[in-house]
Amino acid sequence: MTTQFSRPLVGVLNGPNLNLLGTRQPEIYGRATLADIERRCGEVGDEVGLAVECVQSNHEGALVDAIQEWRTRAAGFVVNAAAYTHTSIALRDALLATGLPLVEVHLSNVHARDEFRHRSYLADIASAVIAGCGPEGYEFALRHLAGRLARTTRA
Ligand code: CA2
Repeated sequence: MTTQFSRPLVGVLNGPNLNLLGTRQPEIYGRATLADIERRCGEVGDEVGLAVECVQSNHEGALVDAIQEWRTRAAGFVVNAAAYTHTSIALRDALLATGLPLVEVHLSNVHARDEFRHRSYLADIASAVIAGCGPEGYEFALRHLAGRLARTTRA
């Protein structure tokens, strides 16, 4: 008899302009590309026993669609909503509707930047917020979620 254990799925969501990573503003966002970050997320997922799917969009509605599509399959989310972090009630509502844990990630330390970046529509519904660690922030977020999911799903 063979028994299959499926790994919990984490959706990694990246918002507008993050597709430009590695091409401009390296002093703020570093030199890693989005492909580098997504590749690393897959590697870390393998290491900690998570399946990882990544979506990036420049469109708010497409990000909402991605969250809804993940709703019945995912166990949690890593979210860098980029500028939508500071504006989007739609993303907040979509994430809340899943009832799943999320970690908010920012490459830069948003609290050391413009005042309008200090407000987040996601921070108070996140189980953790990571800002200013660069691409490593995604790794920290996945490790945090893996630990949390292991604790909550253990019999
Ligand atoms: O620090 C982060 O990760 C941010 O989520 C990035 C957003 C910004 O609006 C948030 O306040 C903080 C901006 C992403 C723009 O990404 C670019 C990457 C390369 C070149 C230009 C923009």
